[in-house]
Amino acid sequence: MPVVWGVVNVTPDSFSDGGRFSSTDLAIRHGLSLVDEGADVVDVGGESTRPGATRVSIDTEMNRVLPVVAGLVEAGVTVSVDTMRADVAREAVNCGASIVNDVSGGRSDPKMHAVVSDLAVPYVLMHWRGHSVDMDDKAVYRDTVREVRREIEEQIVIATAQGVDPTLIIVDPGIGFAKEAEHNWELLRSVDALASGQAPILVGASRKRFLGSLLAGKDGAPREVDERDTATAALSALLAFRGIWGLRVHDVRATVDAVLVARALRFED
Ligand code: PMM
Repeated sequence: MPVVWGVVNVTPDSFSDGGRFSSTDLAIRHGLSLVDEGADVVDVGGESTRPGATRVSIDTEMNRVLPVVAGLVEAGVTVSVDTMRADVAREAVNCGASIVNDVSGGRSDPKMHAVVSDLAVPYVLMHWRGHSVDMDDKAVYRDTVREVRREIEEQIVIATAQGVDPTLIIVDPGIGFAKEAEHNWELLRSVDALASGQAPILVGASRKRFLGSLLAGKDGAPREVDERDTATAALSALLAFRGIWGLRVHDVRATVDAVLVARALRFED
């Protein structure tokens, strides 16, 4: 059954009370609580990738992420670093992170593939068309599944040509990244088709906009972000039932419960 990744976003809107120490401390405590709830991996990121978000400096990102990675690793947690920057990936792995999660699939930082090749750790290669500031303009597809699959395959060819071990690549369709709601649903319906059954597939649909629109009220207003966890868990159950490799979520407990339900239904031990 799927591995469950818990999300720790060390960004001011997630952990806003006070200075850096308290942010670090809160983020570590949050990561540990996700592990208590059953997370297999804690994914630590210091840069918001919400639609429209602008980039933070590399120093800011390092200061946010590295102490949290180190603190969680010290507590025995398996940590993934969610970054588009090769230098942050390298430093995080030096602090004990054991997975690199690059939402740009190596398209943002030209050094990323060489560094990942050198680090020889599992690497999440996500489908991505451009930075958050204008990614919504790039949500144009004629055949969503075919195009996303082709663009992922092209990126895998580039990564492996630069030394990344193909057996360490985890593919991610990039739900919500340069995708409208219908694109996300098309990809989720055909998610198994994205990696020809060769690479593990990770899905990060948790609390995203397309769930907000699905759950919109009678007035048409999208459901608030923190009220999308039930729908996220329902999706987790269905994807687990269909054999997805991994689920990246905020509400770990709900997804672990969902995965257990899917497992029971499949009569798996
Ligand atoms: N989504 C976000 C951030 N990192 N990483 C992977 N591999 N897949 C995703 O879908 C993904 C990600 C943005 O969501 P958040 O702001 O809720 O963390």
